[in-house]
Amino acid sequence: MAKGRKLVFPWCASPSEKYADSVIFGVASERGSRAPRKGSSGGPRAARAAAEKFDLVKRGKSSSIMYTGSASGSLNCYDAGDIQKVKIEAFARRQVLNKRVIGCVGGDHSITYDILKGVDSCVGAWSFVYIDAHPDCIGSAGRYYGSVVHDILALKNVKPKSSLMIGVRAIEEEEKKGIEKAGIKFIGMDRIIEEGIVAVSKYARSMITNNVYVSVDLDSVDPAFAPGVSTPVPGGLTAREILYIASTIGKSVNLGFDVMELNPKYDAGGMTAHLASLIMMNMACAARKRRQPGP
Ligand SMILES: [Mn+2]
Repeated sequence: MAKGRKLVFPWCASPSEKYADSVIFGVASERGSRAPRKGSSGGPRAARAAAEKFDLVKRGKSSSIMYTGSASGSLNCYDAGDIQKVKIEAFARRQVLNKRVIGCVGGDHSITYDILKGVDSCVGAWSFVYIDAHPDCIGSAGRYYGSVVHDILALKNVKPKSSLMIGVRAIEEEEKKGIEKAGIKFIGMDRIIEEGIVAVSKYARSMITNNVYVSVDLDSVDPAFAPGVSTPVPGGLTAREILYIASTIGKSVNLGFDVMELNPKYDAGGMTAHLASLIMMNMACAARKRRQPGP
């Protein structure tokens, strides 16, 4: 990175927020984490650095970006840098009101609640897709990265019956009851193995028709592909499955998405950080834009 230049995702080609149809931001906080493995506050910086290292090709004085299959330079995203946790709710609200799709990289998963509080304040009915090894549905231990879905369910306009969980494989009894009571559709790893990722993505898209937000915890991915997380659980999605989900279920996204729990301290050569950037690029590319680009 050139000295003095801000580190941004190289695929965020829009020079300003004003004319962008999507706004990408980081939240370098792990205040909501209770994991013994610290380090997720380094996620946003690591994801941008990996994107620059792996997807920005320098040739002499010029440089070129390796885009995901269908993007090819057409992505109209602006990278707003990192936002403080206390300012997320207002930031998310402003972007959604301005019809921009939001994309966040964390940071611990509790950040998702702050984003969705902002979303909920200005959107009528909306549903979510929660992709995580854990359901984050604990209601008996305060507000933290393990209570995100429990907290989301208390928001005013969320529609749990058209919302889904994908990739869950470490679940507590309390959480099981919470999910069943709320009526959230549940796609565990067994179903993904039995039916395959194509059928599962199709089913997911048929369930979520209105306003959609997708939250990805990188621990949904198998630690073999994503070692850089705080709470790894074996038996997860492959890298290509999560990227497929991003570019298919991503087509239903019109509000925003996030990729959380990137922990560079446990990463292997930046592979999890790079995957985080690619998931975001695929989502940003696929998303249903609500705003016309340009002045
Ligand atoms: Mn989580």
